[in-house]
Amino acid sequence: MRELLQLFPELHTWIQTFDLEQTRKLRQSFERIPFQEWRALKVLSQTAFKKQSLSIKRWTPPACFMLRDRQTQSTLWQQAESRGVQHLRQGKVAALTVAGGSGTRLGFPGPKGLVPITPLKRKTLFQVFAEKLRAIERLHGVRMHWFIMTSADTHEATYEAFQTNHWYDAKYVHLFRQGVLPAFTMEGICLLTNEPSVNYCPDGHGGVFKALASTGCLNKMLAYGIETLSYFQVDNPLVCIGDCNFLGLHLNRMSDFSTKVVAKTNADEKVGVFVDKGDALQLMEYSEIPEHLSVKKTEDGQLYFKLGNTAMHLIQRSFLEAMAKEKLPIHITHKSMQYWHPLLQSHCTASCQKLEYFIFDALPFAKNPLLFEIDRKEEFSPVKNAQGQDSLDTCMRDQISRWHRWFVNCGLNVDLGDKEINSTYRLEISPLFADDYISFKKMWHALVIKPSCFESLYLE
Ligand code: UD2
Repeated sequence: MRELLQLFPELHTWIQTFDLEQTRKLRQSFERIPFQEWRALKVLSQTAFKKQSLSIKRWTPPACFMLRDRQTQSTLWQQAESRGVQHLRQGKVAALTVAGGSGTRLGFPGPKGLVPITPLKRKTLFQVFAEKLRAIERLHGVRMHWFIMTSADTHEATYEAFQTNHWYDAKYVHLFRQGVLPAFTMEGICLLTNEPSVNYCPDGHGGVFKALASTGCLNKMLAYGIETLSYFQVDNPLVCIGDCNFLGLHLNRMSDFSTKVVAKTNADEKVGVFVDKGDALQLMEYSEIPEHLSVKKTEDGQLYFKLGNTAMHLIQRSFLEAMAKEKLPIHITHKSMQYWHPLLQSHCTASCQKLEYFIFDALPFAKNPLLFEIDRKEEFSPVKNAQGQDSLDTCMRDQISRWHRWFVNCGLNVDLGDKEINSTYRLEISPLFADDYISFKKMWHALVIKPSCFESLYLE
């Protein structure tokens, strides 16, 4: 305790107000993290937050398999797909979802995976992902293991929901908890709870490496023969989990870590951007890229750093194992948090320093990373905010537009007349019927009795 008192002098005053049991509890809670690490965290919490100073000459836009390459390199494209199908059918692929974040920005009480996200059936995000996995199992005759990272904030409610819903008929679900990091006031004082104990928070999606190792999930993956993880965030219901073209290109390149990118819609879009730092590919988070770089344009008026992070990756299990032994940088985000003030004997809410690891900080360690551009309309519409961009409304609209487009591309006359595509015009296609246009076209033409009315149509 003496060393802690040196590091956190405020503890002196606080423990005057604690009895022996409370002091013991507090000391025990500090001991979850080795003292050496506390020293580093303390220094970090007092280091003013600096945006990365970058000299543009050291950074270039990285190479990427662009959307147009699907036509210009069609032979490679087809060959990659068959290689991806083979890998998938050999049971070497599993899903990995990060679902430890709370849905505070969304204003939804509970884990984001439990948000009702589909327009007609109001399926939760977890149910949509489970149906995607069942569709892959049926199409490829394979079992799909699904690893889901939860946090102390989301584990109980997530487990409860899966139990109550019979695991959404997904047969191989593995929930595992991520680690924690402390949080600090802006002055570097460690936040407490009124237990009293250290106010630990989830350690960011970059905590996935250590969590997979410490919970035995990496050993399970090895035992099941899983070599590649299809990683995605819990907030994007358009994700294509079993993308065989992406998988084949990833395998062709013998990549440790490949990632799907979208052309940013504008300089302010809240997605990290990929930069090539000469010897390594790196992702700069939207909150950390200097303003003059996020708006920088090329001669033809495009954003210099235009490839946005969708957080959909293919990661080799061997790389996950290697990264579990690495030390990732800790990022500080400023967030309004509630904490216990021992002297005021009450809860306070203030902007605090939340510490997180980010998964994409593993990129510089990855061999042959591949960037793969996707069509945002088909694969990317995350739900993050209560309204505006990346909201429930935009996600609902984008799901309906995607399905509506499939009917139009099939030559069906689904003229909306004066109707806008929004949550009033509803239709819904379950991934169990089709989860991309090609499978939709096949399934639609195979239908003996084809519905003539599309509004409020549900296909499964
Ligand atoms: C993330 C990316 C951003 C872009 C965007 C795409 C970061 C920091 N930024 O923005 O570059 O790719 O997504 O939609 O990743 N999570 C955990 N445990 C944690 C914290 C988060 O599981 O401790 C999960 C969370 O459930 C969510 C995902 O990570 O599924 C991203 O959450 P976020 O809020 O940290 O990042 P976001 O969405 O602002």
